[in-house]
This record gives sequence, C-alpha cells and structure tokens, in this order.
Amino acid sequence: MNIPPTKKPVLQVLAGQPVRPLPVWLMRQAGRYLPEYRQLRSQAGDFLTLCFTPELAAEVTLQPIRRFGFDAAILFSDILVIPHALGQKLWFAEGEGPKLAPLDAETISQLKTKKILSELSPVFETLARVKSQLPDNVTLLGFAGAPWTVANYMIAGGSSDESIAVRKFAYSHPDALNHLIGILVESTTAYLIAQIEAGAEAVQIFESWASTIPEPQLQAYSISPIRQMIDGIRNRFPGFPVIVFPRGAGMNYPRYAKETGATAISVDGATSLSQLSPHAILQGNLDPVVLTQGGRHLENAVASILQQTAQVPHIFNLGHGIRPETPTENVGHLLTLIRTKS
Ligand code: 1CP
Repeated sequence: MNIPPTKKPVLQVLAGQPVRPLPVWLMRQAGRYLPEYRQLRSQAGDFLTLCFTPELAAEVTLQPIRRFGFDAAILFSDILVIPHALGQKLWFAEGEGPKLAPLDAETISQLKTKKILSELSPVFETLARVKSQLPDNVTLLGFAGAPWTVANYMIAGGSSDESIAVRKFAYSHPDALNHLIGILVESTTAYLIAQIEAGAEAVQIFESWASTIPEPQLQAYSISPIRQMIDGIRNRFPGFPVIVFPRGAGMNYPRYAKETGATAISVDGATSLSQLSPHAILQGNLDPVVLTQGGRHLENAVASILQQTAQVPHIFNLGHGIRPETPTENVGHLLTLIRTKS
C-alpha cells in the first residue's frame, strides 16, 4: 500500500520508522483493572452484551485512552465472537472464563458460514463510533484470533490447558480439523477486512496458544493459516499493517516473523527481543507481573527493554494481557517512564 504520511506514532513504527518516544498500548488495556470498566461491565450485566452494544463497547474502548493517553485504542470485543457468529453457543460464566457448546466432527459441517458479517455488525458500528471520537494521534486497532487458538476453544468448549482437546482431535479427526481451520481462515479474513472498512488502521492476530502446536504441524495449523489471512487482507488493502502475536512460540518466533507476512511481531515475556531484532518490527515484551509490582522492578524491566530496542522500530507493550489486580498508578508510572526515557 502507498501508506500515506501519518502523524500517528503506532502507524509510523509499523511503517518501519524508529519513533521516539516509543508509542505504547497494552494488551487488555480495557478491562477489569479499571474501576470505570468494572462499573460499565456490571451495568451491562453480561460480557457478550457489552461486546455487542456499540455504545457501551465504544465507551469501554475509549476509557483507557482518556485515562492514560495510550497511542492505540484496541476494539473492545473478544476472539470468540467468531464461533458465536458461526452459530456455536457461547457464554461467559462469572469468574470461569468462556464456555462454548460442544463441537464435534459432525457439528463442524453445520457451522453457519454465510451470515457471519451481519451477525457481527455491532462490532463494525463500535469501530466507527470509536474512530469518530479518537484523538488525531491515536491509532485504532482491530483484532481477531488465529485459527488454531480459536479452534482450541471451539473443540474444548472453553479454556484448555495445553490444548489437549484440540490436539487429540487433530489425531482422531484430521480432516474435520483441517475443514474447521479452513472455515476460520475464511470467516476471520472477511471479519478483519470488514473491521478495516469500518475504520481499523492496523490489526492484530492473536495466536495465544502458539506454545501448544506440535512442531510438525506448526506450518499447517498456524503459519500457513495466518499467512493466508494476511494475504487475503492485503489482496483487498495492499501493504496493510498486521501485527502477529504468537504467544509462547519460543524458538519458532523468527519463523512467524519471516513466514507469515506479518508487519510486526508481538513478543511474549519469555522471549528475548534482541533475538528478533533487527529482523522484524517489534512489539512487547514487558512481563505483566512486573507491572503489578511497580517501583524499581518496573523501572529496571522497562530500562532493559528500551536498551534492547534502542536501534529498532518498536511499539511498547506487555508480553501478555494486563492482570486485573494491576494498580492503575503503576500504569501511569509506566507511561511516564516510556515518555521520558525512550
Ligand atoms: O469478565 C469480563 O469482563 C470478561 C473478561 C474478558 C475481557 C475483558 C474476556 C473474556 N475478553 C475480554 C476482552 C478481550 N479479549 C479483548 C479486548 C481488547 C483489549 O483491551 O485488549 C481482547 C483483545 C481479547 C482477546 C482474547 N480473548 C484472547 C487473546 C489474547 C490473550 O489474552 O491471549 C483470548 C485467548 C481470549 C479468550 C478469552 N476471553 C475472555 C477470557 C477470560 C479469555 C481467556 C480464557 C483463557 O485464559 O483461556
């Protein structure tokens, strides 16, 4: 794409410019650590109602921007709205995380792939609302889950340590899993394109369970589906910036950087940034736990990241989502550190 000159620091980094001070946003920056989120969440009652009510979802998206002045706003939604739109029953049990109705080899073929964009139309309205209220320097991010990560929840019916359910399914029903991954590639690509049409200026693909993919299947279940999604987006929007977050990919991080077509790679807290630079534009990798502690531990951790990325384009972020118990003062302190020291 002929990326037009921009005053938005996140987009400048994604165009390869080493911007200082570093732009910053945090994964899960709209969420339970914010009192104003908890209040709106209890008003909405149900988490999915919050996601699918554009007025409320836009408000929640903007809360952390108003409070902290982050450089990016990420759409408030969830990766599991795709299974929901495909017709798999989804609910969020208080304190237990997501639950989905069981899916097996037969029910995969009954997924409703035709009308997902109309099911998801409140999401696009949320993006348009946020876009109209966003300060000029703030980038609007869309997102979706990668097929392996979303399939992980769809097959297990919820969270699954070590992805055992989907890994067993890969051996017992390989054709059905390939079919499901194909459905997810196609529907998620259409969903991301519609997010971009509604105003998203960059998108992030979450492969939160990259750590559980057996190495011989990495290409088929993760790298290639992500590549297909990015190719699909760029067929419609040439050069469009896409951030890929393969959490826990370890030694395979460089493959995600080289083989998926990602513009930038978001790095978890266990992976060294210097291993990846200067081969990729980077995002991450502050330990979310150090942010709960603050003070000198936080200062040291931030200094170390800034030193490792002194020469490369980098978007400051956590290595995973912010923890609900994080004191808001620590987030304020983090922003001051980045804006004065980078
Ligand atoms: O009770 C509540 O308020 C619900 C908690 C919650 C929130 C705030 C869930 C349920 N999802 C979300 C929002 C959400 N989820 C965002 C919003 C934007 C932001 O501010 O960042 C995003 C980007 C997600 C993405 C998401 N959902 C991921 C990928 C990121 C990651 O953490 O690795 C995953 C794996 C999910 C599934 C999910 N949804 C909710 C929970 C608690 C989970 C994780 C379950 C598990 O640990 O297995």
